[in-house]
Amino acid sequence: MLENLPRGNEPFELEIFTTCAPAKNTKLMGLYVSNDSFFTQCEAEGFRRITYFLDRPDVMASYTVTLRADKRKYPVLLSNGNLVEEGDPGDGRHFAKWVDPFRKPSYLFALVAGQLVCREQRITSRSGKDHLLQVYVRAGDLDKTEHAMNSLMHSVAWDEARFDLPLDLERFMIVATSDFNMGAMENKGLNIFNTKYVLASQATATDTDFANIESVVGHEYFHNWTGNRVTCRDWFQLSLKEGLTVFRDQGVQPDLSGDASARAVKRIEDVRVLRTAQFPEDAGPMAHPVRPDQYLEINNFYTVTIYEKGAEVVRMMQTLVGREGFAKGMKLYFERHDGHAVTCDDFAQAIADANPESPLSQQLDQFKRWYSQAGTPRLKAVTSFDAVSGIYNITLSQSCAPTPGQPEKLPFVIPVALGLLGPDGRAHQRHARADAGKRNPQLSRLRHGAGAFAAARLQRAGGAGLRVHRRATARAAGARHRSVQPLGSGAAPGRRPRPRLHRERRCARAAGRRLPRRHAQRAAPSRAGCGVQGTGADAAERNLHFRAARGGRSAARACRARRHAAALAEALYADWEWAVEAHHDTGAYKPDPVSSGRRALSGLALTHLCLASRSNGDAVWPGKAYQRFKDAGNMTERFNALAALVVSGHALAAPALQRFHALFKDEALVLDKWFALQAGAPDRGGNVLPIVKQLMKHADFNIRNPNRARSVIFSYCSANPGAFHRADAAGYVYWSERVVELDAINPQVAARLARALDRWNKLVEPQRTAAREAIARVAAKPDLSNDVREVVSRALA
Ligand code: LEU
Repeated sequence: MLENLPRGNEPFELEIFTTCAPAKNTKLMGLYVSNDSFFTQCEAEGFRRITYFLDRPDVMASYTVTLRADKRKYPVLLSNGNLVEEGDPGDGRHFAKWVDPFRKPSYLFALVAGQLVCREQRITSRSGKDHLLQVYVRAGDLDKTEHAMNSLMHSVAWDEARFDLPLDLERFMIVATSDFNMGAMENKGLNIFNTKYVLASQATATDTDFANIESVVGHEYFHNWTGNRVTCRDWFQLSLKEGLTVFRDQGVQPDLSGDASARAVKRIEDVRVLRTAQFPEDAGPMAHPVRPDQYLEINNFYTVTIYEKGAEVVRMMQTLVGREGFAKGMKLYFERHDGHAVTCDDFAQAIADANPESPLSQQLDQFKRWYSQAGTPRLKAVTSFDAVSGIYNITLSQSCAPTPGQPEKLPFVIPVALGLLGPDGRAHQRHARADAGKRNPQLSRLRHGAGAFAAARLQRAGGAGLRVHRRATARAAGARHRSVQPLGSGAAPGRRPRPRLHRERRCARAAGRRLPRRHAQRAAPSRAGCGVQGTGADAAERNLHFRAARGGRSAARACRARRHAAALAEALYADWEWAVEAHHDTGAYKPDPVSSGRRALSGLALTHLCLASRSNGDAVWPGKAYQRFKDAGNMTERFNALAALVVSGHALAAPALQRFHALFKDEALVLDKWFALQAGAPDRGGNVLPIVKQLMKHADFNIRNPNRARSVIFSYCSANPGAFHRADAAGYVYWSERVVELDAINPQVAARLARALDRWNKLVEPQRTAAREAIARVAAKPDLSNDVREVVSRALA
């Protein structure tokens, strides 16, 4: 048909017929089948698996989609935009025609066909427009959609109030599927979600699940402007939409709750993700700038660096131009770029241009090094106090270690918020002189809570070191929280816990000062939870699939962390008892920050009491935990009690696990928790690996379902260092076999798992050599996907 090809620049029509086999699509990219329904996932490069196309984000097109299907088997037919026509010609088939009024890149295309039911809500926006919101799920799950719908309504209202960004479609749909590689996807008007971030009832979901649903629903909805209306010119700019949208979703919960301590707890959580997952990524072989300049497989770059560090870079811009200045910058960004595919530079330029007098606009080129340079800068503070003049001097200097391909770094622009504390622990006023003759004021470190910056480490030299008792009084919530972290989470990556046990006692004493009973119920204790793996209801977290880079922790470290936990359990026994009893759930379940904080504290305390029972032989608390497990009125309490028994290795764990399975055998997301808890349990004499292998033979295990694969395999390899880094290398053999097995099914999931060992270089012997050998065995396979090949070859480079 060559003669029909158009010549020159004349417009032409190209018709393509294409066939594909969605039922065989185990990669879950493109068009695939899950539970007899059809779904699509096109970001980043899935559309080309459906049909030939110029599949790049800067190629924007208008879409009209007509779906035809068997009416009985596929009663619901959805695509992007507005439903303009539907019909039933009477032959058992029906059709639906959808028109998306907005031009979009192909990665935002979506269709769904299947047996689904939906919760509907009509809303009127501030500007007076009516919209239809829908949440589609499988029959039987409708009673678990109220929270997602409420979260969606909050998100719509928040974006209009905070940034003047309205919903631009008549209809906005969310559809849940249990087979999904990531968290969720922002297809225009038709978001497709992992069920994990939609379905919640008090009987099946924990407080953490409720909070995660709120932020993921917000995240995908906010993409409608930051991602869809203005999209990325190319995939190197991924953080343009992801970092900015994470920054936006981080704001919604604190703004809605209007509670200062809830705001602080949320900020602490966000910073904790950065410190425990992104800092290690920055220090490992997969380190990359927020705007990477190369990749083999873009799917490998949906990382904590692109998302969370990207959000932190946006937060720094807001710090430099102020909250109102930032809103002005956003306005200019949309005025300039609405409907276009742009770059991170365009975004930074708009924020700076809207604030010409700000420090951002004066140092924009230097500031943008945050986009081009990888690595976590270290700040060094040298301090001195002149008692005669009352002047406290601080000299800051910075450095940044080399990262792959970037041996030398230029200085970063780092906004720093500092506070000075007097000897009584009270804050010094800025500019106020410390009284001559009084003791040194103390420096309170980078104050994340104050909206400042968290993407650097601070190191001190000169002056007096921060003392534990001093830290306990730091005012900023972030500083206060962080000051206990080296105590509680002895296994923090990259930190070498000090060897002597007296440190733990000192810590325990200091931590004791941190259970001031007045505050305790508001501040959720760190979910890292005293270095005990798999503690509490958050074993499976939103970013589980990002949490791969933790190989820096060896088994020995995990043991030390366990000793820390035991020391804390005993030293604070009376406090833990109080914490459990004073925070027992009564009344109706509400997943709000205050009641979640109460439950988190009582769950953590229960775990410690059960742990203490191992050494004091007292069976009272395990007995109470079992009772609580049976009587609990919500999943958070039930799961916390179950976790306390499993983590402490008590004999009652076995009957509790059995009972839990029987109760929830038809609830896939709850079974994921059941699997994850066992695969993430503390190791006792090498028992976890055999349990993991046994779990893989369980009738409910299915390696093709990403959530289930993560709940067993990732919970062991990526989230249970004490059990995984065995001296006999059996953990690594298991890992290499699973990477290869998964690679043949779903390379994207396999590559995430591959990252569990990418920091092998930081391990001690004999693990170090054994880990390297395991990676080399995977790398030697000739037919690896690009996804896995990129991760293992960078690890070995
Ligand atoms: N854009 C999605 C998100 O919002 C990720 C995608 C790869 C499913 O995080």
